[in-house]
Amino acid sequence: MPTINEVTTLEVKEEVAVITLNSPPVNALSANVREGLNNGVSAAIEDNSVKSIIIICEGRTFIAGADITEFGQAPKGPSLYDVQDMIENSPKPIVAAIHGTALGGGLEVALTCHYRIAVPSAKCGLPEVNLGLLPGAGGTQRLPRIVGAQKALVMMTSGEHVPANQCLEMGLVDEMAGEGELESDAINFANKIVSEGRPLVKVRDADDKIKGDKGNDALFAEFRKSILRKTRGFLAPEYNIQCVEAAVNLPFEEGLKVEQDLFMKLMTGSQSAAQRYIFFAQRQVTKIPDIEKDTPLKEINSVGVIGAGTMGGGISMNFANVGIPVTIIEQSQERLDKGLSIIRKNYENTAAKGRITNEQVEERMALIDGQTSIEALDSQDLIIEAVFENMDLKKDIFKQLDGICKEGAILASNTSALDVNEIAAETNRPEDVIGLHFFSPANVMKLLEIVRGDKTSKSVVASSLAIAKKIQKIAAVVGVCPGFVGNRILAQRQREANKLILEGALPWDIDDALFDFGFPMGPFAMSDLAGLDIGWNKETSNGETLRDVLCEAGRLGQKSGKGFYTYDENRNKSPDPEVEEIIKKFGEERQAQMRDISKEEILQRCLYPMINEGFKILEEGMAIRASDIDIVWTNGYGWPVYEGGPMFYGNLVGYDKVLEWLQNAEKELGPEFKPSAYLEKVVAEKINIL
Ligand code: 3H9
Repeated sequence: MPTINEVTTLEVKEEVAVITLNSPPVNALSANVREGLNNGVSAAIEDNSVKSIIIICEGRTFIAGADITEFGQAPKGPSLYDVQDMIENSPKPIVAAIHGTALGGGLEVALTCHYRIAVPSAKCGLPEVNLGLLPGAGGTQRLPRIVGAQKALVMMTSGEHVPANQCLEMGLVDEMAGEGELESDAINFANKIVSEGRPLVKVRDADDKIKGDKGNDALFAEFRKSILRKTRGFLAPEYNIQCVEAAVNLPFEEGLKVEQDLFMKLMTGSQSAAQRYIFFAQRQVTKIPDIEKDTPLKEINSVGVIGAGTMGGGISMNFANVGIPVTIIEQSQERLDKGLSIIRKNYENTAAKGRITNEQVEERMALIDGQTSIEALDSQDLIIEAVFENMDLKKDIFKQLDGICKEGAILASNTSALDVNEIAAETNRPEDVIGLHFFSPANVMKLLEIVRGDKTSKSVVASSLAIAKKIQKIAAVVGVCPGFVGNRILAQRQREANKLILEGALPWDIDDALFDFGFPMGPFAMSDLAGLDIGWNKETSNGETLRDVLCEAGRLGQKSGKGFYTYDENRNKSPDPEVEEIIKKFGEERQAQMRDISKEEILQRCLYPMINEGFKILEEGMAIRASDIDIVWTNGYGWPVYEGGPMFYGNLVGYDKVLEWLQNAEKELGPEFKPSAYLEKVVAEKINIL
C-alpha cells in the first residue's frame, strides 16, 4: 500500500483514492496527520486514475480533534486551514468516512469535505467548549450553515457527541454505512456521487438554514438565558455563541475572522489552560505508578451495602444502574423499608424527568434486595460499609464481615475521614480492605476517593478502579490520613471561614467571595444545606461555638427555615440581621477585634491554606500527583474547572507569592499557616509539579 507518511496511506480502489490515517490513540490532527492529509489529498487530486477521494481512519475513531498536546508549541508542518482549503476546493469530490467520534477539528475537517458518511455507532460533536475553547477551524461558521443556529448553539455550548442517526436527520451526515462496512460503503457512495454527477458541496456557501435567523437577536438572548446558570463563570460558552451570531449575520469570511479572534483570546487565556490541564489530569488520575496494567482484577458481579441511609441508598443505586445486583442491609425492617422507599422515590423522580423509563425503575429496584441480617453478605464480591462515622461501630462490623464474607471479597468502608488501616486490622485479611469514599448524594456526585491502606493489595486497588469506571465515577487513589485528600483540604477552608467571622467578615461576605470565585456555594450556605445540627447535641450544647448558639436559637439550617441565613418558602436565602446580632454578641463576649475585611483577603485566607495543605499531602505521599488533588477538588467540592483546582490555581497565583503570604500569615496569625517544607522546596528549586 503506498505510504504517504508514517501515519497515512493512499490506495486507489475502483477509481476512489482511499486516504487512511492511522495515528493512535485517537487520530488527533498532529503535524504528521496534517502532513499526511495534505500530501495524500494533493497526490489524489493529481492522479488521473482517481475520480473521487475518501478520508477514513484506522483504529478506534475518526479524527477526534486537534492534537491538544501541540497547543502552545511553535507550529510545525502544514496548517490545518491550508489542508482544509485544499479539501474544500478539490476538483474531485471528497467524502469523510466516519466511525468512532468525529470531534472538534476532526468534524471541522469533515465539514470541509463535500460529503459525509458514517456508521450507526459513530458520533459527531464540537466539544471544544469543554476545553475552554471554541472550534477554531471554521466549525463555528460551517456547523450553523448545515444544522441551523439553534442546533449549532446547543452542540457547541454543550459539547455533546451527537449519534450518527441524529446527524443524518440534521443533515450533518449525508449517508449511513453498514456497521463494519465503512470503507466499502464509502467507496460505493463516492462512486455514486461521481456517476450521478452530484455537485461539490461547499458548506461555506450554504445559507438556507441560517438566513431566516439573520438579525434574530431574540434567539440568542433566549439561548443565553437558558444556559446562564450552568455556564456561570465560563468564558467559552459565551464566545461560542458570539461565533454563531457572526455566522448568521456576517459573510463567511468575516465570520471566520470573528472565530479566529475569539479562539485566540480563549487559547491564550487561563481558563482554557485550566480546562485542558483538567482534561489530561482526568486521564492520568487512574494511572497508579506501582500497579502494572496486567494486575489481576477481581470480578465484581454482586455487591453488598451496609446501611440504607442516604449514603448507603445512593451507593446502592450506582450499582443497580449498571445492572449489578445489590444486597442492602439495615438493622430493622422499618429502616430498611424507609431506605428502599427513598431509593424508589429517587428513581421515580428521574423517570418523571424523562431520564429513565418506568420499566427501568422496576428493573433497577428488582436488583436491590433488602435484608436485615448482616449474615446475608456471605456471597457478594464487594461489600461497602456505609454506617455513620464511628470507629468502634465500623471495627465491629469489619470483624463480623471477616467471619461472614466469602474468601477474596473486597471489604470496603465508605468512611470519609477514619483510619482505614485501623479498620483493616480488625480482620484477618487486611489486603482485601480498602476505603471507597463516595460523596453525597452518592448516586449523583462523580468523585470517588479510593483509600489505599498500608496492606491493601494491588489487585484490590486495581479492581476498585475498574468498578469505579464501570459505575461512571472519577476515582482518585489517596492515602490514609485524617480526611484523606478532599476533607483534609476542606478543613483548612472551614477553619479560616469560621475565624474570619470573628474578625469582622459576615457569613454572606465569605460565601459571596467564594461564590464569585466560582464555587457553587460558600461554606455557610453549605452548612445550612447540610443542617447545622449534624453532630450537635442539644443536651450538651453550651454556647461554646457560634454553631451552638445558632442551633440553640432554633436556627438549624434550611430545614428549619433559618440557619446562617433566613430562607423563604422556595428556599431562597437572604442575610438576616438577627444572625449579625448573634455574631456581634458572640464576638464581644470573646473580645474579638472586628475590622473591615476585603474580598481579596477573604479569598487568600480561605484558599491559600488549602494550597499549603495540598503540598503537605504531596510531601506525605497521600496523593500521587498534584493533578490528582485538583481532580478531587473539581469533581467533589465544586472548585471551578476554569480555575483548575487548588494546585493549578496556586501556580497561577505563583507558588512563590503563596509561600510569601503564608510566611507573613504564620508570623501575624499563627502556626496553622506554617508553609509546607515541600512548597518551600518547589519554590526554591523551581520544580514543576503540574
Ligand atoms: C480542537 O479540535 C480545536 C480545533 O477546533 C481548532 C484547531 C485549530 N489530542 O479519552 P481517552 C488522548 S480541540 C491529544 O482515554 P476514550 C488522551 O489523552 C480538540 N490527545 O479515550 C488519552 O491519552 P493516554 C477537540 C488526545 O476512548 C488517549 O487519547 N476534541 C486527544 O475514552 C485516549 O483518550 C476533543 O476535545 C486530543 N484531541 O475517549 C476530544 N484526545 O492514553 C477529546 C484524546 O495517554 N477527546 N487524547 O491517557 C475525547 O473526548 C476522548 O479522548 C475520545 C476517546 C472521546 C476521543
